[in-house]
Amino acid sequence: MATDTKLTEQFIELEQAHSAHNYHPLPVVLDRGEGVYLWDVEGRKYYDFLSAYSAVNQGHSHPKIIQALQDQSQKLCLTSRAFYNSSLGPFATFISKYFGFDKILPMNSGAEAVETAIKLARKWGVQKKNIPQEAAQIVVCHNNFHGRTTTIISFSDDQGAKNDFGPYTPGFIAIPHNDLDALKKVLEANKNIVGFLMEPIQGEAGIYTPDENYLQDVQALCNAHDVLFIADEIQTGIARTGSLLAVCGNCDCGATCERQADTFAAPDVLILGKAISGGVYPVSAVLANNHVMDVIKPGEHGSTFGGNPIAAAVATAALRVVQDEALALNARKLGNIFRDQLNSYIQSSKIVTLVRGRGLLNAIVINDSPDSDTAWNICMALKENGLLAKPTHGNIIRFAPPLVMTEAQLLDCVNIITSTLKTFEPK
Ligand code: IF1
Repeated sequence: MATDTKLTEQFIELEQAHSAHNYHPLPVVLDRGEGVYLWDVEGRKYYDFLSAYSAVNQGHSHPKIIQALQDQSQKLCLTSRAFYNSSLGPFATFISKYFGFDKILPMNSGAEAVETAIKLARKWGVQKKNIPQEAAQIVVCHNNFHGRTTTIISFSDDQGAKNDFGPYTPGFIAIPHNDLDALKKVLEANKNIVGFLMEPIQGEAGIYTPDENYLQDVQALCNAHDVLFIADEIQTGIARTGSLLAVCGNCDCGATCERQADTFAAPDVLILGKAISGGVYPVSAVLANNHVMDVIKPGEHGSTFGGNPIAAAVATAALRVVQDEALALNARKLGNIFRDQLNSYIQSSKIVTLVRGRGLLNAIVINDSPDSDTAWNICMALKENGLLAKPTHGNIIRFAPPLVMTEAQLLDCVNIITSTLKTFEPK
């Protein structure tokens, strides 16, 4: 066994020596994944309760997604957008219909898609609302997380993500999440606002779900002020929260739907990433209708890899899996069980104060100061007990397993989590 842990140490040392120290991972070195499971270099098996920050909703190495990757990579990988390719047209048609929009603008990472949406909203403001050059404002929420580019961190409240990276990009106004009055006030006070960019459920902030009708009301307010409602569903989308999108609420589509503006909140601009490829390949997307998307003309925006044939094939397969395996319904069902089980544990717990979330995007709040390392220590103990999760913002632990989990597996995980928490209860 002693030589076994050496392997872990060796890989960690290599990363420490030659990869920038921009992360502080749990000390586990993963080597293989399948479905809801991961294995480390020593052959130890774990339940994945992070899903690569909700990218692996379809489970690790889903055979249908891997098959699509293999087939397409043997045929054609990359052409750039200097030429047409036989994958992008069919994919664009498929994904636009899938989410009920006219068009997609394909990118690679989530941050790139957020940047794309910001550029789109600004250009739309100038061209359709006659906003003066460089005067466009975008409303965002406090405690947002939208990525790591210089523009995106400019409107972040997270000092760690922001400090020393200035100068910052102007043009953003922050209001509290889930505060309709604040949105109303800012829209009434400022005529240069082009969009409201927000996460329907705030992820990195600690899984904050909004009030029942908040998203529909946001949509109505944005419509009334001719401002684009821009939903970042990079983390909440693709069945994670128990519906295809968090803006859909508890619809019964099972996975896919034509958006119906009268039943769901319908953003003008939808930003997707992470799980649209099942975590197999970096694929992101901005979706909008023609009156918005058509303001971007040739040469005004792009990406070498955006919309490449592998991305198109992989994302198509990954979205089909969501539909075929009814992952939204499974996430909703298992999420309800998970919160019920955790709530009944919490009744007699002193170390956990609450569990919150929707579908299989949940968090527990640890009863200790945000600066304490209790949440980290609990995650270390969970790892020892065969379950991988990561603390967020000090005393919160996020729980987001792949959506292909079965009820029996979930109950097994609940057992690991509660029996681990028990060892942290004050005596
Ligand atoms: C990191 C968190 C998750 C996102 C939303 C855009 C992006 C993300 C709502 C950017 C990315 C990731 C990135 C990862 C940590 C992570 C994260 F903890 F920071 F909040 F998921 F929970 N919009 N979230 O959540 O997408 O460019 O990374 O593809 O940056 O360390 P990306």
